[in-house]
This record gives sequence, structure tokens and C-alpha cells, in this order.
Amino acid sequence: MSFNSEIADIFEQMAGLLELTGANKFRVNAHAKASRVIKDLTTDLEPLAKAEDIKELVKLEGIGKGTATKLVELARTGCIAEHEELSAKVPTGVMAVMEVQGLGPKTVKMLWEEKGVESIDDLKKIIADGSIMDLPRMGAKTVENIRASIEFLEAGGTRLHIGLAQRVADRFVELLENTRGTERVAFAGSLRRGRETIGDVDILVVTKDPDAAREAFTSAEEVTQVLASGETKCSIRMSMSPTDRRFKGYEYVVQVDLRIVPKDSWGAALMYFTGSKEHNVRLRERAIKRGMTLNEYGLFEDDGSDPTPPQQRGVKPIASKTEESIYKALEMPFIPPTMREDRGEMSLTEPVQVVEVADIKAELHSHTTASDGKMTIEESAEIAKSRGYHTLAITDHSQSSAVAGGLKPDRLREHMAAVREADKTIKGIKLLAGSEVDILVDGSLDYDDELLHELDVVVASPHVGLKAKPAQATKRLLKAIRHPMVHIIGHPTGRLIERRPGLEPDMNELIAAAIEHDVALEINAHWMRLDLRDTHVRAAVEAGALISINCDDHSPGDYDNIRFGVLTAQRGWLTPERCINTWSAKKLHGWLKSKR
Ligand code: DGT
Ligand code: CA
Ligand code: CA
Ligand code: ZN
Repeated sequence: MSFNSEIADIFEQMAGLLELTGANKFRVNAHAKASRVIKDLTTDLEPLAKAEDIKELVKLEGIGKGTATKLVELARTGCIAEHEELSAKVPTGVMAVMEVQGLGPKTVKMLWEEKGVESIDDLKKIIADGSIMDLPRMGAKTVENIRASIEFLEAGGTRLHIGLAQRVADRFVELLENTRGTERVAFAGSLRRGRETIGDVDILVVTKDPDAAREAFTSAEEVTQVLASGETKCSIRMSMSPTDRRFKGYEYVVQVDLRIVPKDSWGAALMYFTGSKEHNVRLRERAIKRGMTLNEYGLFEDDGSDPTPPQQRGVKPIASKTEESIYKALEMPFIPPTMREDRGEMSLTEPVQVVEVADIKAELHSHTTASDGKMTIEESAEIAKSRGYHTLAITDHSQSSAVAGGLKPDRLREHMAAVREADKTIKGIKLLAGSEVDILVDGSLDYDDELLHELDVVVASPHVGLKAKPAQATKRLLKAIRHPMVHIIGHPTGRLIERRPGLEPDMNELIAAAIEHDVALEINAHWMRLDLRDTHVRAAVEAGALISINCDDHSPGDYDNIRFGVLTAQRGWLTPERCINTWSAKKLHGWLKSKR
């Protein structure tokens, strides 16, 4: 684990521990915020902390003096005394109980103090013998939900990859679209914001027939449990067993929330349930400053002095039907869902035109049957063409990737000839002969320079040695970036979301080198990778680096992953000019040739 991840985890734990020991909200939030800030940082904190350079540390946005001091303490002693003290006060099992969905710190504290619950097993016992019902606010329904949440947790049901959550959302959106009375339906929450993992799927519906919507939703065949079926909110759990390579055999439990919202509040509800929570808080603050109240029913001319919400007093909203109208009334530009994270978007005075799927005109990383892909050159070309792309680069694996059928130099030359031949016969798209060349452990490339020079496109990617120390990883990747034949660094960290962390290089150094050497950094669009991740993209965009969004296609369906790559790009505020896949054929081909 890198120093940054370690410290972020410690702060997150401290927030929980503080909450459990009854510290004030301000301190709890400060620690949670510090954890969030550090998770987003692209600067490696370890060297600064080791050098005890508080002055440099506090220059980083979101790092105050208190946090900086703790960073130095961790680097010097290997732990943080305050964290140790807090941990000593709370049994580790109690922290585990906090992980159960729906149990807040107040309840966990009560369970611990009143019933001696110091582990999930303790909690299961008092549910089984019914003694949990002695506690205040513990009805049969609540207890049943706690029981189900424990099951959910123990089934490994934490956060779901966006690609899997999207399928769940698409399924329920379609179901509701085909239900009597439905006027509008959409997914919201973290899925709409394009986060790489999703806690639960949120769906909103406007309907003339709420009973039909409730019925359709709660009785869908995949549903294993109905958590709630109320006037405005229904909640279900379902199980999902993906058949994708690498996900076979996994069984996921997914929660889906459905909100039935009034037609006239559509925009306000969509905005509220899209979040993020942090963005919503900032929006409400902005409304209050203007003497207005913002909630999930609309934006009201109302100073909030009356405890009854304005819509219940018959006050008409000044904006509520569309998100656009609400942002406008708040006198700020429209913020795309992907940018609603309280990462600086509240200070924008002009809209940012982030890249969209329709802007993508080239795929520069794809595999065929020549290595480990399932498509021929021709099949892949037809799909790329049907998506309106002007260019497709065929980039099969290089010789060291033996398990992926990497090509020996002779085979590569034959394959290049085949690509160029296909390019002559297939009209309407330019096929480029490329390679996904392994970046070897020492940072050198998997083919000699002479051969690299013959390739139209070189995507250089790390595939092995992904547990290297950060400093080693930085050195290795820098060497590849500085290689004059390299166009794109493919999936730079090699991480697999929720599976392996991959390399943790100093991203700022890589970005600076990529700019200097005119190399594009990839956002690998596969939902299992999303590598670069959103925060890395943001750092690259701010520094002015070029980004390439690629699907790394192995089979026809992989082309659809472009949506997740684009969402990640948007979360990094990427505009089309900086994304080489949006360039005209002339500009792109010219840029590629400039390295030959
Ligand atoms: P997730 O499900 O953990 O991936 O993340 P979200 O963002 O989908 O969160 P979720 O499902 O708990 O709630 C959906 C949205 O509803 C959230 O992004 C913002 C809004 N929301 C929920 N609870 C609150 C709240 O207590 N305060 C505010 N301001 N907004 C909330
Ligand atoms: Ca959610
Ligand atoms: Ca939810
Ligand atoms: Zn690849």
C-alpha cells in the first residue's frame, strides 16, 4: 500500500472512531474530508512527509497544518498516536459493525453500550434471540433490514463496478418504460455521475400509475428481497452473476432504490438524487445566500425561516422542471453530472464543454485473433466504421506477453502487412498497423527500435511487475514516456478495480514528462480498469497533457465501453481538444507521423 492510501485509510478510520466515541461533528467531518482530499491527490506525500517539510505539505490544497503534522508523524514513527489511542478505546469488531448498511454511528454506539455488541457475530446473536427488540426504535421491519444488510455485507456485496451496475439500471429503466402510466424514467446517483464503483442503483420515475410502477419494480423476477415499498420510495435487493471473463463465479447482491417523483419536480428530484451529497450541500448553501431554499421539489423564493417546507405551504418554485433551469436560477453554469463532486465546479463562471461519446472518432487500442482478441481485422473494422470512426489502430500484444499470444517480430511483420492489405480493401475507415508493446520491468520496450519505427501506432503498456514500489514504477514508466517511438501509454497503472491496486507512480512526474515528450496518456475504458482514473485525468488536464480514450477491444461488445471511458474523462474535466481520439483524421495521422 502506498503512503497516500495508508494515510487516507487512517483518516477515514479516525473519522469513524471519533464518531463512535462521541466527538463533535466538526472534528469528525474534518477527518473524513482529509481522507477524501488525500485519496484524490496525485502527489506522492511520502517524500515530503519524510523530509518533514510542513511548509510544502500545507501548500497542497485541502491539507492543513494539523493534517501535515500527522503525515510527518506517520513517516517518522510508522503510526499516529491519536489514531492508536482512539483505536484502543473501540474494539475492532465495533468498527466492523459500522460497515453494516443502514447502521449509523449512533445506533452502533447504542448496540455496543447497551447490548455489548462488539462484533458482527454479537449482532447476529441478539437478532436471533430477539433481544435487539429491547432497544428503542427497533421494530420488526428495522431488524429485518439489519439482518438482510449483514447478509449483504457477508456476501461481499460492497461496491459494484460501474459496468455491472449499468446493466442493472438499464434493466429496470427498460422495465419501467414498459410499465403502464410511466411518463419519465431515469437513473441517478453515483451511476449517473460516472463513478468507477456504485454503492446502490438509484432510479427515478414520473408516473400516472404509482401502483403499477411499485408492482413492476418489486416483483421483477431478479428481485430477492423487498426492503421497502412505500408511497414515494421502494427498495429492493437482487442478485447478479456476471458471465464476463474474470467475473465468472462471482455473485453480487445489488440494491436498487426507486423514487416516485411529481412530474413538476423532475429537474429538482433528478438533481437531488444525482448528488453528489457534497455538491448538493454546496448548491443549497448557494441558494440560502440568495434568500432561496433548494430541495428535491424545487428552488423556492423562501428564506427557510418557516420549518414547514415551502412546497407544503403552497409556495410555487421558481425553478424545478429541469436541472438547467435550477442552475440558471442559481446564476451558475450548468454542471454536467460527472462534475458534481465539489471538486472546484462551484467556482466556475463559464460552462466546461467536456468530451462526449459523439466526439470520439478513433479507436487506437484494439486486439484481434492474431493475439488474444476474438475479432478478425475485418470484423473490428466494420464495428469501428459503424460507430462513425475515421480511424482504427490494430494493436495486438508484443512478444513478452506470451499468455496473451504476443507476436514475435516475424509474426508482427506479417500481421502489419495483413492490416495494410485490409486497409486497401475496406473503404470508409483508415486502418493503422500498431502494437500494444509491453513496457518491460526495467522500462525498456518489447521490440527493437527498428521494428517500432515501422509501426504506425505504439501503445506502450505495463502488464507484469505491477507490485513494484512507487519510485520504481515512476522510473519505469518515465523511461517508456521518453522513448521517441511511443505515442500512447496504455493503462498506465495496470490496476484492476477492487481486484489489484497496480502501480502507484508519481503521476505529476509522469504527466510532466508526457507533456515534454508529446505522449498521450490513456484512459482505458474497460470498466474493470478505468486507468487513468478520474483524479489522474484531472491532474493531466490541468497540466495540459494529451489523453487518449480507448476500449482495448478484445470482442465486439468491448466497443460499448467507450461510455465509461468518456464518463471518467468528464470526471477529469477533459475537453475534446486535449483528447486525441476526437481529432480529425488529418490532425491525428499527422501527430502519429511526427514520431516517425
Ligand atoms: P453510492 O450509492 O454510494 O455509490 O453513491 P450515491 O451518490 O448514489 O449515494 P446514495 O445512493 O446514497 O444517494 C443518491 C443521491 O441522493 C446522493 O448522491 C445525493 C442524494 N442524497 C442522499 N442522501 C442525502 C443526504 O443526506 N443529503 C443530501 N444533500 N443528499 C443526499
Ligand atoms: Ca446510489
Ligand atoms: Ca441509493
Ligand atoms: Zn490491450
